[in-house]
Amino acid sequence: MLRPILNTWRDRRTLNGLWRFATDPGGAGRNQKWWRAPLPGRVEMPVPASYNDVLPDPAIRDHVGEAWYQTDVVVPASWAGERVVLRFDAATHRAVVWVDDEQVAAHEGGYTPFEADVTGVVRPGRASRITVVVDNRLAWDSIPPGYVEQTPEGSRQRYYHDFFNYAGLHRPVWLYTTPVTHVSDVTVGTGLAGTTGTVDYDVAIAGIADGVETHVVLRDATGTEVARAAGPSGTLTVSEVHPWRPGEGYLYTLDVELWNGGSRADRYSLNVGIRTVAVDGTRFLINGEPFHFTGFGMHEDHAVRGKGHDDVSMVHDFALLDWIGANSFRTSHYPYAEEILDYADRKGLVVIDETAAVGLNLGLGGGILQGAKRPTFSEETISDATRRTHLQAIRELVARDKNHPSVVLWSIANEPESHTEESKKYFEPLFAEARRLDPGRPVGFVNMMLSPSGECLVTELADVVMINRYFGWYTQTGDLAAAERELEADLRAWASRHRKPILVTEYGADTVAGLHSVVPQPWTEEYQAELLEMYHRVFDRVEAVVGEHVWNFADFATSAGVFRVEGNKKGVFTRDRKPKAGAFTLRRRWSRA
Ligand code: BDP
Repeated sequence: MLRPILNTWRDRRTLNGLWRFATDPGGAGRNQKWWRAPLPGRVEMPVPASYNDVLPDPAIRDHVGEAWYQTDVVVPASWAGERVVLRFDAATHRAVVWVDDEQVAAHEGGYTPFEADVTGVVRPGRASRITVVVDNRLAWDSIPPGYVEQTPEGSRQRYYHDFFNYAGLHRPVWLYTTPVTHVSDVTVGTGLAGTTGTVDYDVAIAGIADGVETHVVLRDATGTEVARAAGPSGTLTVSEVHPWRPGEGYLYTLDVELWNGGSRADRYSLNVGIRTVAVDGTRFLINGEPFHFTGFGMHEDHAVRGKGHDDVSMVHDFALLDWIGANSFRTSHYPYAEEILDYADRKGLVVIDETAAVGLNLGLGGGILQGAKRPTFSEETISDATRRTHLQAIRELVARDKNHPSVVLWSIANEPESHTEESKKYFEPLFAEARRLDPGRPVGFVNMMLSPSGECLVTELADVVMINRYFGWYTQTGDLAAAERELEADLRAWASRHRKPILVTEYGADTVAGLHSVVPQPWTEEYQAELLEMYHRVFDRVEAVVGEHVWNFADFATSAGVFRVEGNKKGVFTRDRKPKAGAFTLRRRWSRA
């Protein structure tokens, strides 16, 4: 799915700003057709942002159900004759959209974009009312899953993942144009052989008129043409190629042009990084060279705006990644804003791109289901319906992110149940679909500690081993010597059983900034630093370990719980990005080279 761009043939404007807003706890809006008139009340809400923390109102913060957004927009008169599209980069977790009185879109999934062709609905030169209802409820068949409990005090959302259920219009909303006959998709795949690069391309065209021709031109970073071809698909060859590589996000531009009757009808320009990714035994290769991942599992999470995208924070966070010597991150636990992937492409940062399939593990949450442990996979819990949503989430992730050179690995789930036959059956078709959609990248999932190498049945489906480990925190708490022994035994067992690259995708300890101790005391800055050093000693002893991603880059918001002190404190930066002692430990290790 192509992002809106601006050029001679295409126009765009964001609808970011303040929208009218109303929560709808009783669900009255649908019956009363709230899209037909200005929303009730006088609340305004910024877009993009999560709505939860903007106003100091528990009824909004903990709202469960639908919330309405509305704005008015004048479609430029100059857009007459163009195809007009309304696009939401994210609406969490599902949404229905109306333009004036007409429903134009409905979408499930909170972290991937959707759009509607509204050419027949808007009137250039006139105002249109855009109304969106977003629903933050998580159910057994949503990704991520959850369930709503009815209590005497009202609905309460329960879920099995460890971050706050922020909701709303988290990313920009766009109104944009394309010509009627237009490039509707572009797919690239790149190769390297010595000093020669190749770019396989495939162009999809919509609204097709007879006799439309496709021309593609590849330009280097100075704008100089390096290859060209005609036809909707083919291969471009680049001699003396300048590859995209970790730390150096060199990008070519692929200009895709449609020609009609001797003149240009559309142009779409795509950034292309020429690089290869492969798994070879226990090595993870980028451009044929072994790559060792250093970095973090992160979150889109900030004070006040929650998961709302913001370029200031993005640039600052990337600068901190650079300062600390990180070469990569995982989009734990959902697809991040496309702005972030574009920036990673340009900065040469390596990305593990994850779906929002987190919390598919009921073995962890028995207590909250009135003491009765329910099976993870069953008709009543994670079922075929969940798998259908999960498949769609994988399709939308690949469709959105397939062309990003920064993305080197798909993570199709975080810490699901993985030791049962049911889990294997659940995951087989998901791996198959990810591979079918993108034969060019390895596919994995993230294993959790309670499912060690001898018991996990899902890792054998994956190209790499990705594991989250908390020795010294959730187990052997405060005993780093015992934790070191357990960690080494665990990693060696994975290495000998699987002969695949091992990425430790989470390790860390909750740390309250400012808490200190001369002896190893959990929650202190010194303990976090010592725990990280202990993990690093072990990683350096086990050859198959090719990745170290600390949990987490920064402290982040979670639901309330006795294990959480105003959120999860495993960040090596605080939520407002102040370094804890562990940040300097990492910087010393990762900036060595
Ligand atoms: C892992 C999860 C992550 C949690 C982390 C923790 O993957 O989402 O935040 O543990 O407990 O199980 O801090």
